[in-house]
Amino acid sequence: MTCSRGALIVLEGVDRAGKTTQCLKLVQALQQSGREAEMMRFPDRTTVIGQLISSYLMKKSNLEDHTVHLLFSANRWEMVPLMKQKLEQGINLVVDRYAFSGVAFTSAKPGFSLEWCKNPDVGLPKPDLVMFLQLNPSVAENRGEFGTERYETSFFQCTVHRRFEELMEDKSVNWRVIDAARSIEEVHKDIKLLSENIINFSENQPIGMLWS
Ligand code: T5A
Ligand code: NA
Repeated sequence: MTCSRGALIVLEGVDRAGKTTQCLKLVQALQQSGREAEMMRFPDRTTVIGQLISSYLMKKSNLEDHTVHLLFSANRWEMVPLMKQKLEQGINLVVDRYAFSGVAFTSAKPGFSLEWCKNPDVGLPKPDLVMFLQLNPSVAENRGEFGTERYETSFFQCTVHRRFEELMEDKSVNWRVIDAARSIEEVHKDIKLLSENIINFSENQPIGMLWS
């Protein structure tokens, strides 16, 4: 039996835009409509590399800025064989952050160009759809638990937001901007519709390579 591949769907946005909430709801909705769907998230804090990243984010350790950028990228590459396997099995992957967060966050630091930051992630499986949850960083910071981990300051988040806008100018990536200031259900409705469309569209297309 031949089976069509799953779609690679990514949710991006500044901290607290609602990505995890929406990924969970999307996976549930896709499964309820009879499709195979699984969630993945980056950083994946469960691996050895992921534990180094997690400790850095919780400010329990310090890492040099280039080093941590490369660790975030390595944390994606180490999951690539599994991602490809699942996509080829027809499982739709809903991914909470991807290379775009990697580039937006590091390039928000002084002395890092967008180009340098993109390089280690060139060639990753290319998402069929990237939904950017658009939320003003000043609204995001009033949502639960903002301000405990590294990077969770208004100034930094505003710079991150600008870097995402620069990344979205690249039309080789299928970006969709979602107004994330609405209710959880309203945001979900849009995300679900866009995802269903891309799942139908991608099933006979080969998996692409990001930024190459
Ligand atoms: N990072 C990440 C890098 O620097 N490089 C990289 O390569 C990668 C992949 C950790 C950090 O790592 C950086 C970016 C991050 O700073 P993380 O583990 O994904 O990344 O971060 P988390 O803290 O888990 O998640 P976020 O802060 O990004 O939050 P989410 O997932 O966007 O938001 P969510 O769904 O958890 O919701 C936050 C709160 O808002 C409420 C929720 O109930 C929750 O309380 N909420 C809403 N409230 C009102 N209206 C809505 N529509 C709402 N939706 C959610
Ligand atoms: Na999250």
